[in-house]
Amino acid sequence: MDNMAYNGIIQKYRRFLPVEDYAEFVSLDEGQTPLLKAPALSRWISPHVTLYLKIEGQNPSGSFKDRGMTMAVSHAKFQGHEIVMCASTGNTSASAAAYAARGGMKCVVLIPDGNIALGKLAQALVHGAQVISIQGNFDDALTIVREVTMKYPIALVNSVNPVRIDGQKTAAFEIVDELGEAPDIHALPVGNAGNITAYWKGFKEYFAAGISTKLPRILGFQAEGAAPIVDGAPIANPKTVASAIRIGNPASWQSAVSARDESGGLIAKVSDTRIIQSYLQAARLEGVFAEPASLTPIAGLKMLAEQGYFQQPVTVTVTLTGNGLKDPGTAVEYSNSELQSIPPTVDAVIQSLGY
Ligand code: AN7
Repeated sequence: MDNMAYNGIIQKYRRFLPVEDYAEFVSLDEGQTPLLKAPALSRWISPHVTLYLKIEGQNPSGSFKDRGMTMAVSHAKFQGHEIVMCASTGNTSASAAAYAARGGMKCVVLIPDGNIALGKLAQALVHGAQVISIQGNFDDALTIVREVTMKYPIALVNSVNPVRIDGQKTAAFEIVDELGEAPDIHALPVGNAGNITAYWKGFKEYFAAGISTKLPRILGFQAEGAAPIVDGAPIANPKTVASAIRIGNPASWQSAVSARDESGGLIAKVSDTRIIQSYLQAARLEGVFAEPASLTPIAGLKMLAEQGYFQQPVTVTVTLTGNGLKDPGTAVEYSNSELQSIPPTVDAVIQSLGY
């Protein structure tokens, strides 16, 4: 086994996944992402926090969705489907489009009109998916996709498909494998709430198998204008700069609440201002460029630290869910760096350096 080439999360974690009968997998060698120690960001948050970043933006399509998508598309193929379909704020569609291409299948994606990051739209288009922009938000799109896939022979690959959750739980396995133990706290953004459900499932399964001796507290963070779980009611018009988590009625709401309560954690909301601040801090203090939604938990940890939440030394792992390159518009808009245009001379450059 040791000298076998890496072939993605299904091959690696097969004994924890419902895949016994699959003749073939559709994989792009997803998983095995870095767990990067982040000392400067730790210091910025709290002297009690030792922070590790699970860089899920290094998956094949640039987000954590690939772990679930290798499962969902393999499963769809195993069931004889030729078409997969999803609603998406962008990353699910990018991933579905890539895995459908890899599997020789057709992919249809419904996206909220004019509201997904440019890189993600580019991905779905370049992989040959049929991209349908609906005049509504993510929640409207998911409602439609659920109905269409119920009536027609099309596989639904949103995280309401339980095999998606099974694939995504492998990120929790990798964290425990690398640390040799579960962290004290795991923090992540919450949108449709599939990933928080998946991590909690993964940590519990490893604990049950005796691979870890403890369970982490799960801390989930939503954006202030899209925080239905924190506010306790669906939101008709969710708003946040973090377009990936602009979701007003999460499909996995109940299991997110269970993850929070069973783990002794919390789900809180943070402002867009804090999200952008953390986005720039990660990029500038650690050299890590993740998309805005990914920094919601960093903003949340900083906010909790200010409220005195951390009183003891703790190991904290954070999922950075998607790659910063997916959303160049937000990067340019908020980076506070002026592009100077100067004559092409040494003197002009020296002058702009302030010598
Ligand atoms: C970067 O792509 O829902 O709570 O349609 O892209 O599991 O939904 C994306 C979600 C966090 C939230 N970070 O995860 C979609 C979609 C990024 C994301 C989330 C998403 P869930």
